[in-house]
Amino acid sequence: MSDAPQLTRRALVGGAVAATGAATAVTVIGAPPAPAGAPEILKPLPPRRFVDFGTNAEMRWSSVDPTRYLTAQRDLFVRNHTATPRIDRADYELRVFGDGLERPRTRGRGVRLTLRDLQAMPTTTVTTVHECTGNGRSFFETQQGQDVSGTSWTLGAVGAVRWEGVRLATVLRRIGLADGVRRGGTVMATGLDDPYESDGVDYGRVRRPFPVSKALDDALLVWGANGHPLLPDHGYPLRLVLPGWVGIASIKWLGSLEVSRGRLTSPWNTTFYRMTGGDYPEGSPALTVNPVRSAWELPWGAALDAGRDVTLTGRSWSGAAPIRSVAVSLDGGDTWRSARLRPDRRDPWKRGGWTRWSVRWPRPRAGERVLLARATDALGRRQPDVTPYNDSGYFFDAVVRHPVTVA
Ligand SMILES: Nc1nc2c(c(=O)[nH]1)N[C@H]1C(S)=C(S)[C@@H](COP(=O)(O)O)O[C@H]1N2
Ligand SMILES: [Mo]
Repeated sequence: MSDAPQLTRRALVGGAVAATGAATAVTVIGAPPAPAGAPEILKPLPPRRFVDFGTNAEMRWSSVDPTRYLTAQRDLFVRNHTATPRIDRADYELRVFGDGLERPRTRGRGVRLTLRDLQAMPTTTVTTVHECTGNGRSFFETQQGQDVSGTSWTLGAVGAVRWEGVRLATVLRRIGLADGVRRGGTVMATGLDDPYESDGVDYGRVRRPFPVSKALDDALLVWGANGHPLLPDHGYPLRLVLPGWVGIASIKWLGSLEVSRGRLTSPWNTTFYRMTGGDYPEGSPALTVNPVRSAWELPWGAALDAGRDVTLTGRSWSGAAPIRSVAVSLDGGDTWRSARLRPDRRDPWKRGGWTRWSVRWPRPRAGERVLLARATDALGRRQPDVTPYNDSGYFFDAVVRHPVTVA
């Protein structure tokens, strides 16, 4: 399904502009005319490598090179609430303020840090699996027959990235934190992209609070990915990264950090990115640590040669811990065996990356087959057969049934 050709919004916009120049003269009352074909995403999205959802774009697992550990920014999924802003690094400043600082500051009197200020601090590189909360969402429908709302990702809203930046702890210690803010204090990260509107409600700029304890543990302010400056779509010139946490926690185009002694809230932790519906109680907490998931490096419905030995590859990951084991089935779940985990020394999976694995399939017999992969992480978190329903289709972590045709 994910590899079916699709008529995308981008293609439609481009087509309309090309076909009828006159159409650009039409204006919609109350809305500024959109620049011709204004893309929400700036980097190219070749259909071989991406599914284009307009403001979002999914990486195709069929295009993943098994020999490469990291996901190049070029290939990384994009999730935008509005559109990628164009920010000039020369004008860029991060503002840090709030009553949780040693010397409390209002927004207007916040500490201002340029990229150069930040880059003069001790830099660090950290590899994380970067993943959207809704990754795998479409399987609620196709595998569990449940209606959920949101972008119909298959499993490609994920990548492994080696970030370069400075620890947020370093920055906050230099500015100085108020006594006691470590217990119960929060930090609100706000992006510079346009305010998010949905169904006539203006939610303001994309922003989400997180505990000061996470800020001082492993949070990063990053300007680089895999040895290159961030691409505009991925947060240039500076983004927050909260390792192991849901993608929304890693605010792109970071404009400000408010450090508070109290509990700040935003729609992104009270309304969105919390479990609602199904068996979840009212007031479920904001989502933080990502679950365990696995993917095959194969097209959906891949064609395999009957009678010829084949080695299949895939990856598994967890927001909480390294992957300890991966069980795979090549016959729809009747029999299981262990996948071979790649003990590649360069794989930083021990510190937050993903784990590559492979399985040999000697002389598969012709027919329709279903592949399954079930990972367990070092904390014993194991992918279930069914993910409990929630309205927004978050955290689909069940074992995905991946069809292939052997002929
Ligand atoms: N400012 C801002 N930050 C944001 C978002 C956004 O729309 N605006 N999207 C969030 C979501 S939901 C995800 S999954 C990740 C996606 O990061 P990427 O587009 O670099 O892959 O960014 C997060 N940070
Ligand atoms: Mo996301």
